[in-house]
Amino acid sequence: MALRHVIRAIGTRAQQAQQMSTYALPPLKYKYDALEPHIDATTMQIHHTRHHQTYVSSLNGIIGGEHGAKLKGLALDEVVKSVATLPDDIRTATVNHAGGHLNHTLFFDTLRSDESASREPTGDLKVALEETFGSIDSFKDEFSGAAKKVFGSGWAWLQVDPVTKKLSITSTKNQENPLMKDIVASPGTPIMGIDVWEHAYYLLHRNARPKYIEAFFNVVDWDVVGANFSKALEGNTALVEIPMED
Ligand code: MN3
Repeated sequence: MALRHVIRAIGTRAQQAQQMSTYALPPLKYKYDALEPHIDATTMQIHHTRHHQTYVSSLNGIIGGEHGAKLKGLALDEVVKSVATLPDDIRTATVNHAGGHLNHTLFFDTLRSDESASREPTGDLKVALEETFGSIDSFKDEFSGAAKKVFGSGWAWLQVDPVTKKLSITSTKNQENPLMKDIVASPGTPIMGIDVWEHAYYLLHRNARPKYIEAFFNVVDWDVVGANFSKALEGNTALVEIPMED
């Protein structure tokens, strides 16, 4: 408890936010049409205001419910990391909605917000990708392959092993997240992910998931992914700002 008092005394905005108990839909840092022609404005608007909002609202419903009290005041990444330990009656719903909230926040945050953002990996991330996958192109091929292979709805991820600090590619089903130890097959800290649910691409690309994956690589903000990589190497799992309200 002493530490909590110290943290409160420091009183940064992020720490204060953790004392609030209701999740808010994070605003996008770009306009809905900013990613065109690669991802269309209507898809972005529906994806953000309806799909992402539903995960946020449903998660708030779980936390406000009779079995959700132990999740109150936890940071979202801590909720996601602890899902395997939750009682049966809220575990699946929390996987879906805490996972859905974190997955979409990370996804939207790693899309390019302005023209000055790096269009290819740079710095330490570039070096690590080349060491791990041979080249940036090989990494993109492997990541795209994992995204294509997800059966039904799910995600492909670039993640960091918290112990070895090695990069790897993995995929998860539905709204599972690689932080969900004892739920996913290959846990890790995700630094970039692609949503391959049809709602992420069907309006523009119809059933052509490979075209959408290609389009995604045109709008990745590699500066953000590089910053996520640095944080993950330090053992941090709170990579994105999660806004809270009363
Ligand atoms: Mn989605």
